[in-house]
Amino acid sequence: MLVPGVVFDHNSNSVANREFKFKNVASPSKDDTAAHAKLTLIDGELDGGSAELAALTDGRLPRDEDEPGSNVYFRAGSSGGRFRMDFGSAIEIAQVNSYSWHPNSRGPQLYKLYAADGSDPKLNLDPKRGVDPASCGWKLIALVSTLPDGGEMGGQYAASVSGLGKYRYLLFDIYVTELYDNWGNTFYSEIDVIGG
Ligand SMILES: [Ca+2]
Ligand SMILES: [Ca+2]
Repeated sequence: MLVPGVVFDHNSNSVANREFKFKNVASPSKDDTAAHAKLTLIDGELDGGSAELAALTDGRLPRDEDEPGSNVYFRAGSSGGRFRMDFGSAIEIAQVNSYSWHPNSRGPQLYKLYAADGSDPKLNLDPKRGVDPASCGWKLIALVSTLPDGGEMGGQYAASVSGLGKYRYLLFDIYVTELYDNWGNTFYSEIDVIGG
């Protein structure tokens, strides 16, 4: 069995543009497997300025570095939240690629990715914060953190988790990037799922 690996990439503010091109991660896709998945908010609240959850899989990208309505992000001042992706049946998942863009602390990504194939009778599809998904039928796949070691936080980020296996559900447990102010909830532009 493959051990999931995580690759990150970053375009700094000075070079990030609407093309979302990266050295180590493919650009976002319009017709990947996630385009047909069902997205459900499990915990937390989206910000009033955020796009609907469906914007994560619509293949559309922000054209500018600070375009709230083209991104999905949790409420300002909150600590993030959780959402679920359902493919309808278990499928082979080769990659999960997440993309974000913001000129400051809402640029980097910090989340835990869980997966479930749906066969575990004690699977809880809606574990709220405070319930460890690993205790109710989910498998922790990866901790994704693109947080820089100091320096510029802003820019465009891509994270790619590969070698997952066969699953029906993905759970994204999304965290704030910093607690200095209310503006640490990442602007997620797109999440692609590449079938195996
Ligand atoms: Ca997509
Ligand atoms: Ca999008």
